[in-house]
Amino acid sequence: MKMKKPVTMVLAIIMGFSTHAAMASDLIGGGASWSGVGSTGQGFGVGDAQIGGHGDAFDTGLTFRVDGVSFNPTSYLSSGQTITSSVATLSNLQTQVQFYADTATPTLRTLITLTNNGNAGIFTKVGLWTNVGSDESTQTIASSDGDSAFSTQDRWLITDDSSVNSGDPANTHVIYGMGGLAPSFVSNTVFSSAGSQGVRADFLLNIAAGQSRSLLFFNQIFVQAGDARTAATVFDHLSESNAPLAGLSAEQIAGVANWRFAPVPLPAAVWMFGTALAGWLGLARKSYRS
Ligand SMILES: [Ca+2]
Ligand SMILES: [Ca+2]
Repeated sequence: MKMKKPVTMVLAIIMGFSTHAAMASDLIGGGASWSGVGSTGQGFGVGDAQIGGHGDAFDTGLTFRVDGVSFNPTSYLSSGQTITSSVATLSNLQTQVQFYADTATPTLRTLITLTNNGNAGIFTKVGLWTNVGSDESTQTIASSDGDSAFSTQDRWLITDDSSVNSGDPANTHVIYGMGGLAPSFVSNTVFSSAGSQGVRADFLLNIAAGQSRSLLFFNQIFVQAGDARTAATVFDHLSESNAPLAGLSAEQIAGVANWRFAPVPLPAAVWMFGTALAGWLGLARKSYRS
């Protein structure tokens, strides 16, 4: 491994990537700055976020625990709008986290992927942990099921401090999509806080031998809570053509457990070609068999 590092670094310089060990970088887009992305005291995560001169969105957010053990990789790769951690093994699962900042909206996308390279299935609990900067004045101002309580029914919730049009930003936490896997447990109590000062969501995943499964999350920050409420509705009907999914491969999208995306409509000609192709393949198979 020690021999590989210089080669990786040379490649990184040539290709315009930068690799980091136990440090942190910023991701900027859509008017938001997601800062201190990388190694935190709670493992790999996001230190804070700012928008329009309003900071203190997080006191460390978007950190993960696999069966209770903090995800704490040794390094990460920074490239454009994306920061990707190195792989760390937790509960015999090759685990990796990728952050992506949208350029048009103040949206951070978080993807955690767990791969089972073993010979038997693994049942695991993956926890998302975020401490918000609003501390003891934290309130849940909206959630997808319409009330101000955070439950496993909530696909998203918005937290804020007592000042809904100023102060710390309004924080939208998108936990899962319609039809996707819901968390088994949620709480507003997280690390470094006594009361309701954060967002925790635990997911139970069954990962078959040779399989990769992912959990996908979105966060948004706004100065005005009303803007956060309006923007959150995008996550009620996310399709594969929506900007927040930009850059994800078909394989990555297919492995996401906590969302079910509306398929992108294909032009009629493509459908007809596809039907003809399927028919032809069916005929070919039949004639091969007979
Ligand atoms: Ca806090
Ligand atoms: Ca506020």
